[in-house]
Amino acid sequence: MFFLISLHFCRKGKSRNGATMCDLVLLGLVALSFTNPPVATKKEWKGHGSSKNLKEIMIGRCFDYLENVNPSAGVKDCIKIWEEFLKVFNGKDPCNIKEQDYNIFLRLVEHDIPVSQSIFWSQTREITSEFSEITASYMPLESTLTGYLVDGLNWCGSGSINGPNYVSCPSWNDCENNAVRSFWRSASKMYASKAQGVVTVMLNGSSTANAFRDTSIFAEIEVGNLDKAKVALVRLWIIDNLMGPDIESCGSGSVGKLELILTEKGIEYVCEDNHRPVQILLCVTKADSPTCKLDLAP
Ligand code: NFD
Repeated sequence: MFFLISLHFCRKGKSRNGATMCDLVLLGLVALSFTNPPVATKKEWKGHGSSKNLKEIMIGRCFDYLENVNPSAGVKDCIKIWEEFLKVFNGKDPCNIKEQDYNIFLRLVEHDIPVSQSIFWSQTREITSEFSEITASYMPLESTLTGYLVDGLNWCGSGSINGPNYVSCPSWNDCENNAVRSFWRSASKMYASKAQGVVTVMLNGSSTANAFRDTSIFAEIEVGNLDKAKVALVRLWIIDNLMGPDIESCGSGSVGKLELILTEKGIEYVCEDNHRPVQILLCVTKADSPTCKLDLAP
């Protein structure tokens, strides 16, 4: 608008021969509009801004995943993947990003998940990731291309800027439809619907907020999207912290509620408290704990 008004007055006052001061100002404005897309400068939201070098990190992770981490994911276009990811939130209200906005991106990155390697977690992020890596027998969402690209990163846009907002983003609970939360909900839905064979679930038996928390993504999205026709068995592992407390166990409390939901869905399950191999992995860094004493009797 400012540009058009300036143009009008400039035309009126222009001398016949050559450039006026007005032309130079206009030229400057045009140049600015092409070279400096607006970027956020003030903190609008409580949460951290987008991760620095988001584009470079994601494209780098994409090439690394396809070349080294999991070449069986097939041939994919990492630049297009980044472009479709950015399109989801670029120039948009960061509290109005819907789960379905990620559909094109999710189709671009999807690949098969090996049978019986799906593993879900809730409040057990670190141990699930370590256990999966060490055993090389599981592929959690974070080890699929979808999760690998953005795990641990943050991102959002803004209606008034171009590109990611590096200054601030809505935090997880600032608004429901924030870019990160909608992403994980959408990615979790696709991940759960692909699970086949034996499915493993790791829950936190020491959680004071229910091992199977009603509002968790596992409870709200993943359980509901398991396909009974593809899932042969769900293996529930309830893992306590080595030093306790032992709050939740198989067959009672919120775990009992999950068992009931699985039964109602017609999905077979087994439940085990403190699966020993997981406990032994926890013991690597807490060998003095009484739970870690090995029975070395001959
Ligand atoms: P969780 P879940 N505030 O441990 N997934 O069942 C903030 F700031 O409760 C993977 O909800 O388990 N962050 C990832 C939160 C993220 C809050 C989400 C909160 N109130 C879901 N609540 C991932 N890789 O980052 C939740 N979060 C965030 C899939 C926070 O980053 C996996 O396939 C926390 O570490 C897994 O089976 C994460 O969400 C299931 O959904 C998980 O919260 C785990 O979701």
